[in-house]
This record gives sequence, structure tokens and C-alpha cells, in this order.
Amino acid sequence: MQQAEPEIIFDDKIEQEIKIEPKDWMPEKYRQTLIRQISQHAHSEIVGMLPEGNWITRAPSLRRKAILLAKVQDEAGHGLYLYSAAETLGIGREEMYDQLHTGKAKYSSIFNYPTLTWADIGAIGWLVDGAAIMNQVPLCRASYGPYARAMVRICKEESFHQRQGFEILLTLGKGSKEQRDMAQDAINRWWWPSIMMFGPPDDSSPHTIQNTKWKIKRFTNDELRQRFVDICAEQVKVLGLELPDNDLKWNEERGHYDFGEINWDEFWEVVKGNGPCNKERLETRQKAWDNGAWVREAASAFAEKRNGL
Ligand code: BYC
Repeated sequence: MQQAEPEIIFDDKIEQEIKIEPKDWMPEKYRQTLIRQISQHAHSEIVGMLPEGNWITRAPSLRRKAILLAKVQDEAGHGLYLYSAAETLGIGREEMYDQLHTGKAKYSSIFNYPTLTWADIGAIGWLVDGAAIMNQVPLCRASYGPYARAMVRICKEESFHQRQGFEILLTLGKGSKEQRDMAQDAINRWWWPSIMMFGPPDDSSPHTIQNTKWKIKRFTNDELRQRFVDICAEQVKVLGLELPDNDLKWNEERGHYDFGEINWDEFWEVVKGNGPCNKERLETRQKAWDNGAWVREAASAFAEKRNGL
């Protein structure tokens, strides 16, 4: 079958690494998969504020509090850039929020776990932001212009977040026995959910092949997960702590670390809404939306007045 001209131009741009921009013709499925991925990514940033926000009032010093506050604010900013990027594809913000609140849209599985101690803030920074960077740096080269450009700034900020988490764990690792135990316990709880963040294994990832062809994804879920394991297996030595995996072992032949079996049943349960905090997270978001109604009304009333409507 002969390709229509707009499709030829689109394919050619993808081939030549020319960004697709909002007004360019694009296949409907490309638009839809981008709306799905970018809106889920935006939701993850916004829901991701909750587990850490839980520790702002209890941070152990003023310095730690100021840093954590700035980090959580950064996540809000990331959510806003990403919602704006998704809007360029023709979906409204209210519709995206509605999809989040009704459970129609996903957000990252990782944010459905609780933050039990201060060390969890370190583990989130080191592992969760670390995994986010591993996944997101290649997205700076995604074929859709507004998404790729949003990712550049996000990755710079994530890099600072990752370092602050590592520094928290380093400090605890050098502290008293209780502090070291607390850091180790946090790593034990966050490690496996962090490597699940990269998504299902390649042989059960329905979107990878097409999204790689469209250069939205540059690496598969398993490729990025392996890179992340390789880096963390070395970094944990600097912390003087351990990753909770007895099968973690350098494989000379592969040039990578082998690692243990991931509990994919747990992953899918969390994705389906049955994780430890799914219900709480959605209720909190819904409440924030409801409580913000008067702000939205006031803002739109002002805009109408200014525009003489
Ligand atoms: N949690 O075919 P697949 C952050 C879903 S970082 C929940 O591999 P794809 C932050 C997937 O949506 C976290 N669901 O899909 C960091 C799909 O379901 P649907 C957010 C997941 O799109 C620190 C199905 O499983 N990062 O925000 O090719 C502090 C099959 O998957 C997960 C991003 O969103 C998961 N972990 O690849 C604060 C990065 N994994 O949609 C905030 C952008 C998979 O068909 N997103 N699923 O119903 C991506 O790079 C890709 O969308 C993924 C999945 C690698 C996540």
C-alpha cells in the first residue's frame, strides 16, 4: 500500500532525528501513546510529592528541611511542564486530572509505598530519582519536541535530587549503629520496587517495540534496569551498605551484574491499585483537587473579567 504524503514526511523526520512538533501531522497512535506516557509521567511527578512531603515537617535539621522542600517543589514543577507538554497533543488538563482521579490513568508504581523513616528520603533520592534519571536521560532525545525539551530541565533537577539522597544515606551510613540500621532498612524496602519502576520485562512490555521505532523510547525496560543495577551495585559499596539481593553477582562474561528474580506479581498488584498506599495517594490527590475548586473559580473569573467576557 502506498503511504500518504504526510506519513512519508513524518517517517522521514523520525528517521533523520528531526523533532515532531505539535502542529505537524502525526499518526493518531503516536499522539495517543504520547498522551498516555506524558500524562502518566506528569501524574507520577505530582503523586511523587506525597511520600516525601510526609517528611517535610519532620526533617532532622533546618538545612534538610529546606532541601527537601525545594526538592518537592521541583517535582511539582516537573508535573507542570509535563502537563503542558501533554496539552500540546490536544488533551485538556482537567481531563488528565479526571483520568488520574478515576484510576483510568496510571502513575508510577513506586509512589504506592510508604515512607516510614527519615532514611526513606535518602533511599528515594538515591534509588527512585536515580532510576528516574536512568529512564529519563534518553527521553531528552525523544522524537516529540515538547516532551524532549521538558525532559532536559527535569533531568538536571533529578540529578541534584539523586545526589542529595545519596548524601543523606552516606551521612547515616557513617553515623551510629541505629542510623546505619535505619539506612540499610530503607534500602532493603526500596530496592526491589525501584528496579520495578523500569516497567515489565521486555517480553511482556506491549509498547516497547512500536515506541522504540518511533524513537520515543531509546532503550528497552530491561536494558535500562540492567544499567541501573550495575551502577547501584558499585555505589552501595561507597555507602558501606548492601543491596538486599543474594543473587547479585558480577558476571565477567556478560560484563554486567546478575541479579535475583523480580516479584512481578507484586508489581502488577501495585499497578492494579492494590499496593500499600494506592488508596491513600488517590484520596489525597482528589481532596487537593476538591479543595482547590475556589482557586480555579477565582482565577477563571479574573481571566473572564480581564478579557471583557
Ligand atoms: N508503574 O509496555 P510498557 C518520577 C505500565 S519517575 C506503573 O513497558 P511503556 C519521579 C505502562 O504504563 C516515574 N505502571 O509501557 C521520580 C503500561 O500500561 P498502559 C515516572 C507501569 O510506556 C522521582 C504497561 O505497564 N516516570 O516521575 O513502553 C521523584 C506496560 O508497560 C510502570 C515516567 O513516567 C510502572 N513503574 O514503558 C518524583 C517516565 N511501568 O499505559 C517523581 C516516562 C510500566 O498500557 N515513562 N507500567 O495501561 C516511560 O518511560 C515509560 O512509560 C515506562 C513504561 C518505561 C514507564
